[in-house]
Amino acid sequence: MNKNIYFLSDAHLGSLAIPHPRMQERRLVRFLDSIKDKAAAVYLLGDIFDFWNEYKYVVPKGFTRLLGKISELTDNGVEVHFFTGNHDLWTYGYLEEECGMIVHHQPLTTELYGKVFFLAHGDGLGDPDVKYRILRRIFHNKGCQRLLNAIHPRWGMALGLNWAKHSRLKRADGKEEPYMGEDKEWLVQFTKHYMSTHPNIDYFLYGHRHIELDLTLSDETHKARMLILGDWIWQFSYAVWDGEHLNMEEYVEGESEF
Ligand SMILES: [Mn+2]
Repeated sequence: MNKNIYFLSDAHLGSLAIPHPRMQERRLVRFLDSIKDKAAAVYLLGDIFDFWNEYKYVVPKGFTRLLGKISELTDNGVEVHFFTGNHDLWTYGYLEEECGMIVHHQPLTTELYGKVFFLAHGDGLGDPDVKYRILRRIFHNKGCQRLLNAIHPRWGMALGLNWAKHSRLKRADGKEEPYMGEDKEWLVQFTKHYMSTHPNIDYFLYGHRHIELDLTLSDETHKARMLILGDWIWQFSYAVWDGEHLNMEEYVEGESEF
């Protein structure tokens, strides 16, 4: 029997806009502990941290339980993949060197137990918002990243944490918009377009939107399934793949079986 492969995203740990940060981190740690013996790999699909910016000799405070648990998994041979999201892309080697994670700054197409997966955080894919596209280019610009790291962490971290807090509080109750329907969800539109030129992909998995979605998409020639993974703020949702079934689950303490 295959060991399981797990996918989750969007914990936004450290967010100044989330009232229960320690509980959130502990729950994620207990989840990882509960799967450590049955997991072949864990894919973290972005925005695990609400704002992560790494300096040459300094990393953000906190998250010691999570980083310790992840290190325990990687020390025991479980692959842990970390996709940068739009909140935690400023990482330059620490998560690889210290915690043994495999960091991805780009979407990844990979074969897992004989099926082809397209994995991405999802920001910037199909999103028509011009302001956001410009911001995204600045975030990813090497010169701007160096500039950010030239500011003392006292200000650099405060800048990032407050930016992240405001971008969350802009929304009603700090939650994302509910599912907008196939025609309006950019990630659905992106996936439809992408699958027309990449017919080999079986599963598309994303984070970023903070909604749980499981859609089967088909065009004239083939079918693909797309999942959006929810979040680890309110939903504690994840996907699990064993080579035969790909299921969405919600982690309930003491109850989750997979
Ligand atoms: Mn995001």
